Amino acid sequence: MKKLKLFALTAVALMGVTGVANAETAMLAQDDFVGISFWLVSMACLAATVFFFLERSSVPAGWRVSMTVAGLVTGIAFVHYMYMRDVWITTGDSPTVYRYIDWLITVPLLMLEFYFVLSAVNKADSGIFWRLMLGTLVMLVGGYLGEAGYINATLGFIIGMAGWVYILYEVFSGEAGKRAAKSGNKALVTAFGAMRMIVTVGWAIYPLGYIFGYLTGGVDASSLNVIYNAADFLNKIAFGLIIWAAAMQQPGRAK
Ligand SMILES: *C/C=C(C)/C=C/C=C(C)/C=C/C1=C(C)CCCC1(C)C
Repeated sequence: MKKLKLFALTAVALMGVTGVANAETAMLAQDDFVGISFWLVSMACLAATVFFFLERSSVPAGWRVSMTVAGLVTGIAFVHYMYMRDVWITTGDSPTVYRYIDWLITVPLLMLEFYFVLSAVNKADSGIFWRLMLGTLVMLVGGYLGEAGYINATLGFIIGMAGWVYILYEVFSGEAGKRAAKSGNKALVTAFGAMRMIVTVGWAIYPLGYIFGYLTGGVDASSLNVIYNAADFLNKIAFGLIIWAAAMQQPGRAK
């Protein structure tokens, strides 16, 4: 375990150094508030990654894999934020392709997290994970095609919304929701309830970003990126902290 931690921290540190080397090409302007938001989220992701990996050994064994996944999500986002920040600072354009590559990896990991939290206490059926994955793919493919201009922005939005609504159905009324309610485990019910709030309220910020960015006449890259950055801060970092807090409530945790 010590080795894994050391490896993870070294990897994160190396990525940080690469990012610093790239930063020589452009400077952050004092009044570039969108650029500043890219910086803030990138550093918060770095700190969260170190925290989640270090806290892994303080939570009960069944929750450890959830902490690992939380650390991977913020670690992957950290690397993408280094690139996204550079794109924004040097070109003033939306880093759409890096953004969606990040989402394509981290959103399925967050879906896995739902599944792991359920199986930390009970055996969970893997069909839950595959259904959540299907909703994720529809949501992201629709959003990307719309944002990158392959299809009409409104059509992309509608397809993306359909994927998200399907995910909401699964976590509220589908098997995942039923299992959590039936488990009778307090930490699980707390964690699952909070995760559900994140997917409903926290994730609702993304379609808002899309609306302000593309559907109010012309393209507003500043609103789009500030809103997406704030949403990532909440949904990647706060999400991991919620799982960590629930795990620490579970009796029998390591001291
Ligand atoms: C860490 C990144 C996360 C949690 C990203 C989540 C992204 C979404 C929930 C995106 C949702 C969208 C819609 C619901 C409709 C419009 C298109 C999207 C892709 C912005």
